[in-house]
Amino acid sequence: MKKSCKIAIFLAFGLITLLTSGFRGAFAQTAMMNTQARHSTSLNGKWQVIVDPLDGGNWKQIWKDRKPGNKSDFVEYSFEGSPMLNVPGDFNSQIPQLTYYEGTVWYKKAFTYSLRQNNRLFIYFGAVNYLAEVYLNGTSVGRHEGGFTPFQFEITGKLKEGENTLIVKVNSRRHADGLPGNGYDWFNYGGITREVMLIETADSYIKDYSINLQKNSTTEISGWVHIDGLYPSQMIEVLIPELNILYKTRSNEAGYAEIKINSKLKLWSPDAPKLYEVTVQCKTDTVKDEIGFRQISVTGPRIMLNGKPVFLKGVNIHEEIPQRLSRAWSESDALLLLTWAKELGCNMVRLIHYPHNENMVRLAEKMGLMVWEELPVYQGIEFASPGMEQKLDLMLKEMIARDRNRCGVIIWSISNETNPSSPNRNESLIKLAQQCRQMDSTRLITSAMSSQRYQNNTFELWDPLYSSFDIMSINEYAGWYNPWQGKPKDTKWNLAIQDKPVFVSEFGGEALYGNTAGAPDEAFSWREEYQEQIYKDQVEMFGTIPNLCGVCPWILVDYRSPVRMHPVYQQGWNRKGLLSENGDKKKAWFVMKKYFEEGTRDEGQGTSKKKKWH
Ligand code: GCB
Repeated sequence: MKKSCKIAIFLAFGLITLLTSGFRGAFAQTAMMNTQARHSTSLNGKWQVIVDPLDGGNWKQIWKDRKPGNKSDFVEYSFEGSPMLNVPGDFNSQIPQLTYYEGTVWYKKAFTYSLRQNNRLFIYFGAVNYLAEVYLNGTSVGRHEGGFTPFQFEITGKLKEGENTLIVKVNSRRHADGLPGNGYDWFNYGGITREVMLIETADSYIKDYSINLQKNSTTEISGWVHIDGLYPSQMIEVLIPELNILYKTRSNEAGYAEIKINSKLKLWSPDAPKLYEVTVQCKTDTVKDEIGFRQISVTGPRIMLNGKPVFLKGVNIHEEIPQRLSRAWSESDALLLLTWAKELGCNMVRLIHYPHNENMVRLAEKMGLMVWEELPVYQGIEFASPGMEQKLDLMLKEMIARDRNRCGVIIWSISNETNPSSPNRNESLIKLAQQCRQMDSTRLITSAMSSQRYQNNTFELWDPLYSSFDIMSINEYAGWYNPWQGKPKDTKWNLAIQDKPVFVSEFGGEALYGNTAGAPDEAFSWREEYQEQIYKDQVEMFGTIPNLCGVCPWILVDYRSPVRMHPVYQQGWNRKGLLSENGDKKKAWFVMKKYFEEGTRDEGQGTSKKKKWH
């Protein structure tokens, strides 16, 4: 071999090691991905709970689950005889007295488990809102902050023969320096809201992998595989039988191997949501997944899917089943919400304002819905508070680590309606956007903004952050919070950046389904006609927006929000749904559906004169 060739190989290997050892550090605290494909034992079902409104359980040390030791002893708590709660499930919807409760609940589950020799065991939580402190057999195994992302703790070597006791202290209280902070316009469902499982792995297991189309290519699959454990350096195979692919490589001492595969493949799109069976294996582990391949990019003012302009027909969705008054979590919950989105004519869903459960993301992908996934960086975040940077950083990693192979996810949104003048906001979010891009160059990055000015029938779109994003997203509520400043069809737009796509991430207004009291042209009557007119005007206005790449009404379905206090029309519900809480279609639904269905102009051409979108 020529000397120059050897040097090139040496440099390339060094670079991979450097990069991947960076990755190893970066992902050290995140959970393994694709839990569906693991050897797992569900801990879902009934858990015993102790409600602890004043946090007295801390000094009583509830995690020790003590029993009286002799005749003169007593213990002022007990899981025996205590209520039971379903996991997954929020506690607010399961015990009437807890409806508005925000505080501590101690959960207990007993289990037996025999672990095969040399294997490893993890306790995995899909999500716990908001703070979780986890104890196994009376000893702390870890703590996690953040209500919408998965986490795991290794408990190898911590199991007992016979019965083991898992106790989780869950606290859903809001914090000024939390993510989100104190104020938000949705229901704070607390508890172990997603699945819990024990996951057994080999001593060295495939913790995560990135298998995506290389940016700007429709034929090159690229990424990496990461083995965690005693034997990080192993032969690795990636198989995609339908494409006759058997790719072999070797991981380095940090457990990372680079993947580069060329293939002609069918691309994923809303019309043809093709997924391939993919197997990743090494000597000690095998993981199967279903992965699609698509290319999402921005060219000037257009969003391009697989090289062609696409217009995003979206709808905002909260993770809530309104008929059940509870958090959504299951596949059937996801089916209900996403079927409504499809019926509306959507090709995209904005899953607000936090990462939704994995069922939702996986099913959206299968149903041909592109996904906007968002961090709970909502409005009044205390960016300058100590430790905030680390929290933001970890939450971003947790979100990407779970869904980095979901081709349906086309957009990472790193915040919603934060205030440009709040201390440290701009620096923090610019840095977060950079980190996001470093971790994943195959998706678009944005934030939903409300910093625009709207006067003299002109919208001025500006924000110091827009230059860091791929899309200029705007939450505008013309006709509701912002009265129309002229005729909608004469609206003018000044864009701070001329050549970027503009996405209307929120618009709408409130209406109580079926209400006939009051006048249809008065906002305070909560009449459907008023909301319907907002939608008609909005649709007219959309035709004036330069670079328009999509729109996303607020919101699919009425949702619970205790800050909505009108005693007749709201009663704790945000009434901006196109559907009532029972799924009844309001008049505005039909305006939106028509708009989505009749869109015939070139996808992505916001101001095309030739063909009309509406
Ligand atoms: C917004 C927020 C969303 C609110 C909505 C509303 O701008 O992003 O979370 O709930 O307005 O209904 O006012």
